[in-house]
Amino acid sequence: MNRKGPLVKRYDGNPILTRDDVPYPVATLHNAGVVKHNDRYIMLFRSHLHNGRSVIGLAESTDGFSFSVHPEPFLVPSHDDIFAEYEEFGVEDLRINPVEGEYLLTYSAYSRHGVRIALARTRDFKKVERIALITQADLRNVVIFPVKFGGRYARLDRPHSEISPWSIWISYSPDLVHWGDSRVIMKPVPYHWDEMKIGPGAPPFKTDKGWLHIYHGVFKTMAGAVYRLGAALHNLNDPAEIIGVSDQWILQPEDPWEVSGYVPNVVFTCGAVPENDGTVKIYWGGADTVMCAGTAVIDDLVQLCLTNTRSAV
Ligand code: BMA
Repeated sequence: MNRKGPLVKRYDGNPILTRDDVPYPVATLHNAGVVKHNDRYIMLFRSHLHNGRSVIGLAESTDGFSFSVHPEPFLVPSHDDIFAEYEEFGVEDLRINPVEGEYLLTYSAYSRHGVRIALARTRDFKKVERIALITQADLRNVVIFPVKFGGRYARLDRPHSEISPWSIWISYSPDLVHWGDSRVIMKPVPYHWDEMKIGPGAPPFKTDKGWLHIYHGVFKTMAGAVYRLGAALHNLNDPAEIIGVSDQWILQPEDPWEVSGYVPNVVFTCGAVPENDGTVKIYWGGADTVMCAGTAVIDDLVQLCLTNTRSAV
């Protein structure tokens, strides 16, 4: 593809939200899931409290860029049942997955037993019901496809492994509680911008050509790891089949609040909102400190996956 200019056009008013916008005491505001609900954009963002543990806050917007934060956190570690034991150290990096008329919330639950993924549901962003802990320790970044395939929900996730580089897997479930039939579908490529690890980013969304998934990839340098974003396209009927993965990244840390902050050189996405005009709003945490937004033309990202590809595995 012979295009000029950035694939993802950053919003002029970045960062769109910082800790100064939060009415309760927090050290950061980053890594947020975002969705459009009844013509309003709902953002569920992560904040470090001043003890280093994370909670999830809620912000709302009419235009997708100018957000106001609710006075209280939306989700804090549970005091109930098994969730209390596994959320003890905090809740992080929440994705809002719109699936068949409800929003499935997937987030990292940290505890003395490690990190695993919890699943909750809401219809209105007022009432939240926890459903289950859906992974064992050392899996993160779960996103769920918007529709079922052959009667089963499908998710992407990322297990931790020292043997094979951190890769993206797919699993299925009949009931959102029991998951299986797992297999690896996408791996980092050696000496490439995502060679160290990759992980699911925003929940995949439908395009004419396939499910578009914006993921993160990590490259290790002498000055630490660099987190960038890439794009992959999955078969509409079979999400385990990857049609194409863009060889190049679509976004890398460049703005001052992406290059420096709590963790330097990080752009990390948990949410993207496709619009009717053929664009997508992409949201990312900058340096684990602030929230940023930008816009891309969906077809540009699709074409990149189809024409300028690297192998999936
Ligand atoms: C990952 C997660 C993210 C974070 C990123 C960069 O492993 O912990 O929450 O944004 O590292 O620090």
